[in-house]
Amino acid sequence: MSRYEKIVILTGAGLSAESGLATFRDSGGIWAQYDYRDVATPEGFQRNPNLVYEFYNMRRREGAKATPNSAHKALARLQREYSGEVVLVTQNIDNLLEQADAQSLIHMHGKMTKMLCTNCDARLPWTEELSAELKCPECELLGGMRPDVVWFGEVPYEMQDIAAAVGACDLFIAIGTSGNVYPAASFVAAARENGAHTVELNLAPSDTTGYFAEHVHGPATEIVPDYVEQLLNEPPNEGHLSKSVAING
Ligand code: BJW
Repeated sequence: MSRYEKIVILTGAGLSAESGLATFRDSGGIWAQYDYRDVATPEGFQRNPNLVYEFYNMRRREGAKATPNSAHKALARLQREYSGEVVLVTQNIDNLLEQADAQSLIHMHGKMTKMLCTNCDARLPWTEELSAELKCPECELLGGMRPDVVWFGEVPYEMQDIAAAVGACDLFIAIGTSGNVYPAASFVAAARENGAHTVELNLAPSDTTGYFAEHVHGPATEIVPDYVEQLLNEPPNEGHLSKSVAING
């Protein structure tokens, strides 16, 4: 019998940083090079679709070169080996958790391997460079294809399932996310309100750090495998004390 019955793990860009994929808000991150209003809003796409196509074609090319790191692999292992339920929710649009063999995963901000037809709402595998010249394979209309990702002002995917899981978990862990973007940033408060133990695994304190009962700060490739090992070896019903640990400063 495991210590926790239901674990929800929310991941962000910091999980994939050591696989070579840029984060958004760290210095030198994606938002230092692009204005999010131009590339991550429906209005930006309407104004200049070519810039958005170029941005996501570039992100998809970089994603295709990346490989899972030890943190992705540790989370997949936890999902396979933990005797309680482990729900993985990612804000990342890369497929590194799938590549690490995660069994099930909610991509709340979509995927860089799928495209969406704005004419017929088909969600399709994205196999070639996106452009205004691409025809929808379903409705055959031209010019309506866009990346199947969630931009500011749009509702993230699978919110009902996520809310149910967060409301029912007894352990909530956030990994490599700044706590800057809602609704993901609100999950910790909801989990805590429901009595869950809450853990932040991040290089540095996030914007929502104050909501977490336990903090481990360091690179994901070090702290995530360690934390997973601890969970897998933890005797049942051994209480967690509130603590802060820093690795590498
Ligand atoms: C490491 C590390 C290492 C680095 N190891 N760690 C005012 C108040 C509240 C909300 C709003 C508001 N005004 C507008 C809103 C809503 C808005 C919002 O949140 N805005 C804020 C900016 C204020 N949100 C939305 O519009 C969302 N929709 C919505 O709210 O709909 C309404 C609704 C919701 C629910 C039910 C009903 C209705 C949609 C948000 C869509 C976000 N989209 C993006 C881009 C698309 C995907 C893509 O292109 O990839 O998603 S934005 C971008 O931010 C991306 C990410 O998924 C998301 C989160 O970023 P993340 O992952 O946290 O990355 P960073 O860079 O911020 O942080 C990295 C972290 O890693 C840092 O902490 C580092 O320390 C750490 N790190 N290296 C460990 N090696």
